[in-house]
Amino acid sequence: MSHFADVAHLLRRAKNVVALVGAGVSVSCGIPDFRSAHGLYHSVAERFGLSDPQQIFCIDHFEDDPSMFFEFASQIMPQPHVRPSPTHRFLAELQSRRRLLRLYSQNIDGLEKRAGVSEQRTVLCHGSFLTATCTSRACKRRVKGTSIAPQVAAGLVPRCIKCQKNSDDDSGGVLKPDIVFFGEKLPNRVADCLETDIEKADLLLVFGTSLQVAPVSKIPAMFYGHVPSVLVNRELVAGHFDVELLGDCDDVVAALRAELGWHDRSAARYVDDARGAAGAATTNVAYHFVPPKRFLFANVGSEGARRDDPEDQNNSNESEDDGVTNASHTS
Ligand code: CNA
Repeated sequence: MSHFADVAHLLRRAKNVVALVGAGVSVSCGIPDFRSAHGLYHSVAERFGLSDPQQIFCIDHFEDDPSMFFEFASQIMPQPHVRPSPTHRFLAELQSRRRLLRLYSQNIDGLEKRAGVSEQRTVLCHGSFLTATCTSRACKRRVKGTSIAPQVAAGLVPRCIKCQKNSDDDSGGVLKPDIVFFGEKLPNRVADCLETDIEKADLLLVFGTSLQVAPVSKIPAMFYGHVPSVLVNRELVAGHFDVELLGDCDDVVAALRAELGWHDRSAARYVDDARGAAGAATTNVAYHFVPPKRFLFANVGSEGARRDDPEDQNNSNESEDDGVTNASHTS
């Protein structure tokens, strides 16, 4: 498999797609990713004067002083008005068309659920804001994420009311959102689901992730050789994907749906989304083919297409100099 049409063909036949997604699928919903030029790490480093912005997600740092995390958390906490992206909806569509085996999400915004992907089909590798747990060892009370949302939105540290009542100094344990910090274990569900999904899967789709956070970054390699693998991202990332579709994931999804002829069934839902135009784009999305396996959609600079991949630089240059095979796709 090396062609766009092959990806569509595989999707048409697939019964057990495994999708792995990262922050990129929520960028069009207005939630910035971490590592892009205008991503959260950039603003966090500036605002808090951190040399390593990942510190804000280190459990040791949080236990010492949770205030920095909560000053920042409102930016990644899902607001009630935020609507899923076309890519989230595509994943839900895979489920409704009985093609989705599992969605492994590194995101903590819960938007896959809002799009309609069931809890059974989803593995939240890094937890979510849906619940929060009291950090006091004596308490460990779990609450709904919505109950701490007002404090988080205001940048305040949410405290456990139960602990507050029992404590002498009225402080109470911190209600920590159930997201996985650096230094914490991933939920058991990740390994449990992978164990069975590796056998069952017939296609791997990876969307919107830099694949820089271990151990999730190791997941694609578990599928190589068993099933065809496709990367959909704004930039190249480390890995050995059979096909690389570089561009905004919503555009790529629109092109895929057009290729599949899926635009009729639920086009209205796609038009009525956060980006509006993405729905219309289902019938007219251009891309360039760079042999042997790479497709460049709009918004991909040569940077993104070449990064970490010196072997393929010749191919990229070739394509720019010699013209483009299959230069633009419209269907
Ligand atoms: P990251 O390291 O910030 O990488 C994001 C990747 O997505 C980059 O390679 C970008 O080029 C790419 N990208 C950005 N926008 C798009 C787009 N529109 N279409 C296609 N690709 C795009 O984020 P990862 O997810 O790889 O890192 C894992 C961290 C980020 C997890 O622990 C998450 O919890 C955390 N995170 C989550 C959210 C969220 O829940 N929405 C937001 C920010 C960070």
